[in-house]
Amino acid sequence: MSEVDYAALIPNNVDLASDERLKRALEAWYPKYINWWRTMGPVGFQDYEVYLRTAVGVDSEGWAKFGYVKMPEYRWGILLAPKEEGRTIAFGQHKGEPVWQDLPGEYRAMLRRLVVIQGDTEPASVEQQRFLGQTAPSLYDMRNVFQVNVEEGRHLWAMVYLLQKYFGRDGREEAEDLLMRTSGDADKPRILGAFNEATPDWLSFFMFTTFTDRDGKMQLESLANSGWDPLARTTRFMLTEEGHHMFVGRTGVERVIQRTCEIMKEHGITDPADKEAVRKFGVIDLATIQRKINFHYSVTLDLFGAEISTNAANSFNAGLKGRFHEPQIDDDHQLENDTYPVAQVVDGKVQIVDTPALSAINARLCDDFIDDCEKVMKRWNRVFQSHELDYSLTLPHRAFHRAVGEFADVYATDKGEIVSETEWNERKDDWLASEADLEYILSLMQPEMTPGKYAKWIAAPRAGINGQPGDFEYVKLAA
Ligand code: BYC
Repeated sequence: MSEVDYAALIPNNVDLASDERLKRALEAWYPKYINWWRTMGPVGFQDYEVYLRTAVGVDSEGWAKFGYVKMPEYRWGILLAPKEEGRTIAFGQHKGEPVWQDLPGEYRAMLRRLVVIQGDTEPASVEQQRFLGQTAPSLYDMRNVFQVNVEEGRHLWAMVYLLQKYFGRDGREEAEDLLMRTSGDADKPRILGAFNEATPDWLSFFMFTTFTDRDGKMQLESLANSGWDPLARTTRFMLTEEGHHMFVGRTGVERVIQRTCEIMKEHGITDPADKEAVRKFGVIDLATIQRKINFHYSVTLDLFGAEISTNAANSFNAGLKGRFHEPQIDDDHQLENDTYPVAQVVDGKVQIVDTPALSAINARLCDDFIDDCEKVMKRWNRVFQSHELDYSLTLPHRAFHRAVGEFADVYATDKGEIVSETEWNERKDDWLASEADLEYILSLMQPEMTPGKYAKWIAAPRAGINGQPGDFEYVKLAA
């Protein structure tokens, strides 16, 4: 990496070429990153040309350049949203003070933790998705998973930039550790639960990008108003890319539902619980889709941390991590005298309890996430309406299948009724996909690599990427 043209190799708006210390740190880290990408990133296809979007600048012209590129040669860049002159801290005890350009010493440990946790999720998701290229239902979908992967790689770079630029030697060590932990590893797992789950099939991938990437959106939105300006500007730019990941997820599930509805209509199948009737035609039955929603949604709710959290209160009070759309909220943005309604288990039932608002920051973000997910369900349910099928998918209750927070110690049904452990275990196959269901999904994962063709369990998308035609060769398989 010596004697390189940094602006060409690493698109950046942080004046990398003249920051010797940062350049040295990045030069030491870059070969380790590429080694990680080659060994832990997508399996196969590394030397094929993929039609990818690259961000080379932060303006409307620069942030989405499309073209063929081999993944290891992708131009991962360091891009921050433009600086807003005169921005002040929008919340917490420092409200109204100018935002910090340097690292505020008193909050060093808190910020380091937030950056490391955020950074850890990015390579984790690439690791979780590494085998998917091999079973892609089309070249369009294969390109999309690779696009998501390279952008998660770029989000890792974004956090590594903050660590190396502002946290000295500790930051450089943390940047290395981000490449050492591995999703699902028994000894050195990724930090947060959902990022150690497997993503073995494409329905799981679409659910993950619908729900778990949406947690990414919520968390990045709350960091995008941080009083520490470098974090705010970095995460604000990351959000532009996150939108496409959620699009891939939402439309992916929608296309699976559509295909199943088409088969049900065609063959006059009206009972959604009759798995075998639809499975005979090689599509995924609606009850299994609902069970996959139940799993991915509940595991993602855990990512918000405990509903009542001192960590979250401290980061809010310090002006480091706000709420969703913080500037638009109509209150004093300090919350010292406010309360917030939080669902808790009281007398064996889920009840709403008014709780000091400062300690309920995670609960509120979780509520905003749930609202956003409800909108997705509405869109999915429109597919049934358009096929005149009397069915709807729903989100399970927030207490269902939780391992973190208020409901971690209870057994709740998908409707939020608290039951005994024995009853829950007896009924769990009603709510979560069984081994046999998962095996069935896996059995469908046969690759379809002819341009313009789609595996039989998923409908074609409505439009191509960047306006490309239906038979466009998104990945050039003849290397
Ligand atoms: N699994 O007070 P608590 C994304 C730990 S996704 C395991 O309850 P807090 C993406 C917690 O670390 C967004 N451990 O929670 C999506 C703490 O441990 P320590 C990622 C967990 O701190 C798709 C202890 O429990 N970004 O970008 O208020 C693809 C008590 O913590 C879990 C962020 O999350 C869990 N689920 O909130 C690619 C933003 N939950 O430190 C990318 C940064 C909690 O006491 N992170 N713990 O040993 C945060 O803001 C907060 O750390 C959390 C937790 C929201 C995660």
